[in-house]
Amino acid sequence: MNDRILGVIFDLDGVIVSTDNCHYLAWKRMADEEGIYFDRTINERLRGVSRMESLEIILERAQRPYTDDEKQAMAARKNAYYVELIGSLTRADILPGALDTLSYLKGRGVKVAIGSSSKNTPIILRQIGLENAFDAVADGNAITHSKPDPEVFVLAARLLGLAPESCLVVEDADAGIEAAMGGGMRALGVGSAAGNPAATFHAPDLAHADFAAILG
Ligand code: B16
Ligand code: MG
Repeated sequence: MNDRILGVIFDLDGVIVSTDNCHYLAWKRMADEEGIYFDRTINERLRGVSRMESLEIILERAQRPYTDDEKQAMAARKNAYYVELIGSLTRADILPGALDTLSYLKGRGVKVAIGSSSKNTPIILRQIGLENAFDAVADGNAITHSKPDPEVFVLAARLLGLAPESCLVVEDADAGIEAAMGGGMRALGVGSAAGNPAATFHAPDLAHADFAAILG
């Protein structure tokens, strides 16, 4: 695939801003209240995964089955705890290299989008002052299938008016790298996905990604 990269689709949590700990603390509070074992290792499996699918992973350790109504209530309770925590996010929580990368790409005429599983994307972008920084936003509110399904990235490319082959996805989750590949895009793995062999490019974080080389 040698098409020029005309658009970059950024995952939000773990790429633009670190909300991982807020997700962990909110799930942990809910799990503790229910007497369900939960730790940071299990939390790693929730990266990029939707809220309800995350709950199913947590319930693998539950002592009893939960009804669908109980599951909805638990997910809503976790989200209330999470929204409370992200209420204190500010511009200072933007991850290293993210703002410089956005400026560099815009300077080169490359379009930028968000492709996130999170239904809280609008709140998070507002909190960190980036609500007007992207040409398109595709998030958990607009999709039926979350990563590793490519839907959110395919939607982001469509909103940018670009073919998938012209887009690069930046992801910190293995599920997101799989989604990008499934959507026919290239992917830059950062953070937890920096060592993912399926990614086209790799960097520890956006501050260390060589976009001049990636764009060619
Ligand atoms: P919400 P991303 C994902 O965001 C998170 O990585 C994942 O841990 C979370 O469960 C998911 O969003 C859904 O979030 O409960 O806010 O809808 O990495 O795709 O930007
Ligand atoms: Mg992520």
